[in-house]
Amino acid sequence: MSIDKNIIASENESLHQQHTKKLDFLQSEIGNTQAIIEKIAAFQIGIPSWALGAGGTRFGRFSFGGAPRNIEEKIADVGLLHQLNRNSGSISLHIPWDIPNDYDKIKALAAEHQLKFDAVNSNTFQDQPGQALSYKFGSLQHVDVAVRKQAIDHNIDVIKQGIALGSKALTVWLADGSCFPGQLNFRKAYQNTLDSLQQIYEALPDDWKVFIEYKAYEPNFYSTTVADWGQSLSYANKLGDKAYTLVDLGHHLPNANIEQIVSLLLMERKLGGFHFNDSKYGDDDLTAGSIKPYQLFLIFKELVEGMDARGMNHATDLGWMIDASHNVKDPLEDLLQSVEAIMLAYAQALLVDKKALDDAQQLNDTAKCQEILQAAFRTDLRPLVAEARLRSGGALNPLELYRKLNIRKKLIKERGADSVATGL
Ligand code: LRH
Ligand code: MN
Repeated sequence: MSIDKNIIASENESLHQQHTKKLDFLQSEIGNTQAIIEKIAAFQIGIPSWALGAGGTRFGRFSFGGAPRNIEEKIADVGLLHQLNRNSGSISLHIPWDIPNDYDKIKALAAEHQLKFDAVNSNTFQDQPGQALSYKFGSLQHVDVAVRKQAIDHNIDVIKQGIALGSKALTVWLADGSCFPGQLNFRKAYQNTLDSLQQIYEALPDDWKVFIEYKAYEPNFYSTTVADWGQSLSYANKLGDKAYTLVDLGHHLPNANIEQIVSLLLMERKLGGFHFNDSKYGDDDLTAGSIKPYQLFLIFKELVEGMDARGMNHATDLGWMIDASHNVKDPLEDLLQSVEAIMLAYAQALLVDKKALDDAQQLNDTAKCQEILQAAFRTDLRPLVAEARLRSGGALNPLELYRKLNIRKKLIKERGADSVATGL
């Protein structure tokens, strides 16, 4: 489903006076905002193909209705998000949940929706129907070389599918680990995983990257073979220049200082990208910025500082992706809110008075440092993010327009109240 451009334009017209008043006030407060608006407009986030339907837990899944039933409808839904906010310019596929049957047709459809294909994701954490060997006790770490070979071949196949789609990166998240002390030899598991990743690495085209996504626990509850940033960095360093770490915000132990981890991985030149979401306890995959918006801001403050220190292009040099699961919210509304929260955190980070902060840090003026940071965080930059959307042909208020147009109701009418999407 796509929205007639004129409908977006006339809706914006009705909101324009209010928007201009807010923007003028903000610009009178913080001065030149052109640079920030341009950077926001250029910043594109990858939408997960596995998070467009109702998510669930082992305790149940509650349908939303109108969920996309195939990859074509998933691309249309991401295209709709991108029409509304102009910051959702790519889709990240998960294989085999989303196997294209006709690559050229799928590429053409994505192009129609002005979408690119972001990193492709392999899946060796589930057994597929008819699969020869089980991943119950792991995949790349497995004690049986035949299971490792099956998992390596799958990853190489995913790379091939990504090449056909024009993707430039593979994300490898391994559920591998153990549930009980003594179940696994950590040294052998590490070595098997490294050997397996090296064979996958050799299949990467020269202009590709592989993202090693770490996670502290779940589905294994005693050890995970790629459990934290240090282990992911260890693999990435041994693999080579095309290997990087991937930071999923929900994959840390409670109270981990993720912004410091991000700062270090950037300095190590081994930060590849993100899976943005939020969480209060575990890998809750909640809306980005819904639980810890200050942490999201602090992460972007380290990103802006660390990327500028290396002259990196904010929009293109890292993999910006969302990874979420929707148990109670409409998936499309949840994703619109996540993109908004990410854009706001980025804009606030761009507003930080770096010189003043450096000076205050040099003087160990701790209170002043906090005042400078929180002055940016406490500045309501929503008019700036809205202005960037407006200039890119998007909606001033995407969520409001999504609701006003009763899009969920129309999707249910088109796809049925109990259509189910592949994914989490
Ligand atoms: C693991 C994870 C990983 C995906 C999966 C859908 O928790 O974050 O990124 O493969 O979710
Ligand atoms: Mn993830």
